[in-house]
Amino acid sequence: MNQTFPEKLSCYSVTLYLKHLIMTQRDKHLYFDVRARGEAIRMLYALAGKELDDQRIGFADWPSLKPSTPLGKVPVLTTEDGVLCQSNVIARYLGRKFGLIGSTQWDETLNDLVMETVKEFYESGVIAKIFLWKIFKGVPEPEDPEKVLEEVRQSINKHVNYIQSIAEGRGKKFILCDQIQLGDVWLYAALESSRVIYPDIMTTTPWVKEFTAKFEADERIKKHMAERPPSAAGI
Ligand SMILES: N[C@@H](CCC(=O)N[C@@H](CS)C(=O)NCC(=O)O)C(=O)O
Repeated sequence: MNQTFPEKLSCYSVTLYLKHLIMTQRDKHLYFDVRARGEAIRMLYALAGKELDDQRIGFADWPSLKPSTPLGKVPVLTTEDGVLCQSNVIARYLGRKFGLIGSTQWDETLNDLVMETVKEFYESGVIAKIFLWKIFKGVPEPEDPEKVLEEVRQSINKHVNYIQSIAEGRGKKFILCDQIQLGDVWLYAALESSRVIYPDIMTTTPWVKEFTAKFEADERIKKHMAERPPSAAGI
């Protein structure tokens, strides 16, 4: 009896210690040393007031790290629940966890709508049609670069105008609510990253200008932006 008590105590202490470690361990975010897809994730942590172990990979180190990621791509987020890839899935997970998807199922659905709308112009347009040749030099320049640049600009405008119509239907301070939500972060981060190609993209319409000004005026975002490192590739 006397022998088992200290053993039980030590098991209990170890369990408590492990629980403490899990609770206090920061989530780990693996991404390149640029803003782009990873910056929205960093902003979600800033909004939630949670620390993030933000591991920024240099492009030279990527080939050796790539095989250790689930799909050979970043961002990858490691949390107490497990490892996640796919930026939009990571975003939804964090949005639910941090309470940034509104308060009803309809709010959550509209956040999804904004996110998918942003993804359409950012991933299939800005990244695939422009960044790949102009920033990453991974594919040859298109035959008519001006035409491609103009097409993508039109696509951004179309998608942003649609988001504006959703926001006007809601009549709140941000797109869906009076506080910043997931969709706001996604739109801001995509526009900010696109600014290297289109310097005026955040001021093209009164609505987008006002939206970005309100977003940047949020104290948590202001602090995050003041403290973040400069973006290596300008995106
Ligand atoms: N569908 C993925 C795409 C991820 C993706 O393409 N990531 C790029 C960086 S933004 C990447 O890892 N590129 C390096 C490579 O493909 O080797 C997502 O949304 O997370």
